[in-house]
Amino acid sequence: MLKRISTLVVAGLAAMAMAACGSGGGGGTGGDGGSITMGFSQVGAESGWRTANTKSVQDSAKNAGITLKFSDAQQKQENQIKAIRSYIQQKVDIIAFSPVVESGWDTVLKEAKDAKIPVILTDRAVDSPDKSLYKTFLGSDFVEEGKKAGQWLVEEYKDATDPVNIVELQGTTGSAPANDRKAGFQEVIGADPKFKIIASQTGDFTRAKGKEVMEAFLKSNPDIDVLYAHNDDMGLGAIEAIEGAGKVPGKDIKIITVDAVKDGMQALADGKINYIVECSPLLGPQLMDLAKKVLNNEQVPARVVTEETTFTQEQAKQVLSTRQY
Ligand code: GYE
Repeated sequence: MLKRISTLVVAGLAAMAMAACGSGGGGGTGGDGGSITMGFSQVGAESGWRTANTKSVQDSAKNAGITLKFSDAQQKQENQIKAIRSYIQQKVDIIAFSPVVESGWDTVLKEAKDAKIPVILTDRAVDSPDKSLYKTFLGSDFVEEGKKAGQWLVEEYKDATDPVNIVELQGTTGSAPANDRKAGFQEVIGADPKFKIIASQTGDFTRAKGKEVMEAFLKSNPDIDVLYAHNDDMGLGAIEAIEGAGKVPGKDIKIITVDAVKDGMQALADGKINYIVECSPLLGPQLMDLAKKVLNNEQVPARVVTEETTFTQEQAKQVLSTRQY
């Protein structure tokens, strides 16, 4: 009898909790997944990483029973701001987005806050000092990624006494991964003056731009030892430029990239890239989980960092066949 009563009490409390969570989101739906609508503003389709990230978000929304409104901003901040404003107008329950650049979000985030629609940042950060404008930020530690790239280089050239001439292909100007991957790398290699960044320019995270900028680097710098590319795609474009200039990628010019998408891992296994720092695009499941918690008024950490590793050429050969993206 006692057991039956306590079961009823528990059931009653659960029902109350379910009813209470109706006040969580702007559209007034619960956090049980069934009736949540998420507006998601994606950066674009600039890289293999982004394609895998989009698929992860779309698949996991489906699996979590969340209705996803998705828009691709074609790497333009103005398009993202428009998309966020339209999600506010449509009264979605929650907004998630991957900010193309770090600055300039305060106004639109304030509009979402005033409309009582919670926002989750995924993948990239904003530089706003007002942390109340978003609930949490899910994504990689890009400074750490830059440091890992630098650490490999320091180890690789530990016995070298001559200067090491480095060219750098930066990601999208003003984006968190470009800023942080540069800073982390610089911090590590800066301790030894033999490492010299002789040219550094944006390749906008695309293969085409990576190739174009590398061609220019090769023309004006006859003596390049190392290429550090902020993502695989720019590195892959640069490989075409290096081969076009009659040099051997991975040997004449050592190459470090970030991401570890399949094409990058293939080039690493083939000896054309020397080292890849992993950056996981599979953020979807954690994003949906966080969205449900936020709408349930549960406490979520202010920062959720993705777990990542690094790959040498040997390691790439071992994992290539099982790589998901
Ligand atoms: O490394 C790059 C993509 O923001 C982590 O964006 C992401 C970066 C990724 O275009 O390939």
